[in-house]
Amino acid sequence: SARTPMVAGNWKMNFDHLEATAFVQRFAKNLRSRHFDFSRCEVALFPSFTSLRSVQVLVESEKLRIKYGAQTVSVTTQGAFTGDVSADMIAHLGCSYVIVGHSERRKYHPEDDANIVDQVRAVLAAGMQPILCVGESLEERRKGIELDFAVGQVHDVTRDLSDEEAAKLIIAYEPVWAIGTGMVATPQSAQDAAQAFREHLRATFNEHVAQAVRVLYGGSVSSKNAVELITEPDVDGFLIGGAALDVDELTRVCTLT
Ligand code: G2H
Repeated sequence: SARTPMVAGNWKMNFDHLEATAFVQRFAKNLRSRHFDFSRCEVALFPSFTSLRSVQVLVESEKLRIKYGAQTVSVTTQGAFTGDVSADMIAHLGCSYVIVGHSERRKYHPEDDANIVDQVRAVLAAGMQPILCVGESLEERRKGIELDFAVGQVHDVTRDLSDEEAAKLIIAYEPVWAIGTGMVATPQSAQDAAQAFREHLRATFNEHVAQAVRVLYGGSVSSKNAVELITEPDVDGFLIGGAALDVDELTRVCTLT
């Protein structure tokens, strides 16, 4: 397809700023020694807020082509919101992306669809791209309603976006039962979900939006299952947790994508 594949490493709450920059240095060296072609596959890392500035300084001083972003964002622009970080603050650190609505945020923080809609708007308004995470739990999968559920999440969050805004979305399909469990979705079910999102985008927006939006798969991705997943026509890459904490394993996934 015309979409550039993407490997996104979601570090979650791992690595302080020293560990983060040491990782980025080794990762860049790994990719360089494999003559990795960044125009063929985009690579992005998602460190903690506390590491973003150090990662920025390193990426800029060494002119690395690795991109980076934040794991969540405040829905407000500024003011008395203790502990929150605004989209502009994130954008001014050179971030390209923000992960929005990860199931761990939905679970451990009061992030519901209304809040996630506002996060998507905040990210777009600051000139970055949101990686919107959706995915069913085991309960919905057992009932056989997983596609309706995940498409419904996409619908609820994107319904009020303009065509132009929608075209900037990246969707990460992360079945909750596959996250950090070692139970990866089959390539067919990842493809089914990605295709269902695209059909929904086509119906809600237009053909251009449906073709432009990248759909990543997330949930126990590793170098052992990346190839069969990326072979699916509507799967455009990965959002990776556990495997993104090992620099050699992440390098392998990048070269396989
Ligand atoms: C899903 C994924 C990264 P893991 O959360 O977002 O984590 O690869 O560890 O399942």
